[in-house]
Amino acid sequence: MRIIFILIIIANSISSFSQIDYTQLIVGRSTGNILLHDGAFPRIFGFANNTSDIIEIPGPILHMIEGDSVLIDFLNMSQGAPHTIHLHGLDVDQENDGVPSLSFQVNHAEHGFYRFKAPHAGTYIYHCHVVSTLHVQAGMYGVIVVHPQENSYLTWAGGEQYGRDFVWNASEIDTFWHKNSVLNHLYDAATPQPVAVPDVYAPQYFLINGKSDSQLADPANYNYALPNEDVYTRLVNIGYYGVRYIFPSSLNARTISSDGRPLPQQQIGDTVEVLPGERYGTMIKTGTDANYLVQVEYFDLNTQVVHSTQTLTIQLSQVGLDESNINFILFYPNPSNDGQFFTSTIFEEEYKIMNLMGETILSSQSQHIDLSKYSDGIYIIRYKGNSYKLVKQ
Ligand SMILES: [Cu+2]
Repeated sequence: MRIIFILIIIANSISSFSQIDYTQLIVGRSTGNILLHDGAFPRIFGFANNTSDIIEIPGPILHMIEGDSVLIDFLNMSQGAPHTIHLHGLDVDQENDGVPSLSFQVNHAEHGFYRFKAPHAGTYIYHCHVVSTLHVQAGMYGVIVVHPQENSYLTWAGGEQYGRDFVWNASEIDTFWHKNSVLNHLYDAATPQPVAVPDVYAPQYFLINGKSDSQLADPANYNYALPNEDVYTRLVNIGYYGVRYIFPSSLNARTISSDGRPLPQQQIGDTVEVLPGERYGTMIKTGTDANYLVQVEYFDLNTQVVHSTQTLTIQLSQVGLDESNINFILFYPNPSNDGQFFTSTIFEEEYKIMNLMGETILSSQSQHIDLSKYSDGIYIIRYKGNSYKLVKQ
């Protein structure tokens, strides 16, 4: 999972948008690729946080604080069709909702600005709404997490405290939809041309956070938690199949929210079904087992037939990994293949880098981290009481 950096801009630098609490840059591109578990490398559309990042499926998680005035600066760096940012479930006004026929579309090399108040603390989706069946399948989607003002480790104001959260975003890929002959098309909301969306959807890859099969069995893609920790799982489905999360009973799963709202009554049960576009919040509590396996079934909505089962691993670690903390620092690239990490953050004091055994392997104040002589795996960087994950692979 990526560590997300929230760019804070002083609002008065954009005089027409006074009282903006957060500005979030999203870059859209139509030329990227995703490496799938068997080596397939289909083309994707997608989103990134800055102009130098490659696009990934899903796009970056956007963290916001309830009640904040948010400005999304969407820069379309793709060729071909325009794109938009649709804020699924956020109840924003029509002008800022990213439906191209009702709002505006963002053409190549243009910026589009979306303004809204971050809604009730919860889990939401953003995605492109231009020929959305195709552009969402192509990869233009991501998750928005809205935190309550009081405490970023609360499910909502007055809700439950958790030690960390996991965002699990389910989707699929049908590689036929990713051929240039399908993805390359023009579009104008004023005079929309027919766009050939394939009439058969038969995905070969079933993803959680863009990974499947052997990729999810790689420790770099495990979900790390502490023993006896309350973990809030944010279950999101942006695919076209239904998904069914099946937790081991030892995690005592309780589903407490749905589509960004608390449920009137929690639902105790190990199986949570999430239909396309839905989000559920399920609390689990780890014990002292070394690891827990969560099964995810993907079923055809018409036939109910399960086409794939994926396995997520929750691995216990003695070291805290505060991925949900709001004070983000971005390290790039992360994961890194050669062990070289960089950040734009200027460190006022030393940070420590630890392995998962909790042993400090180096301390430094440099914006360049060199882990090239250490083995592949996960490292924790501790700075000012916060922890971040570095993945060397
Ligand atoms: Cu699009």
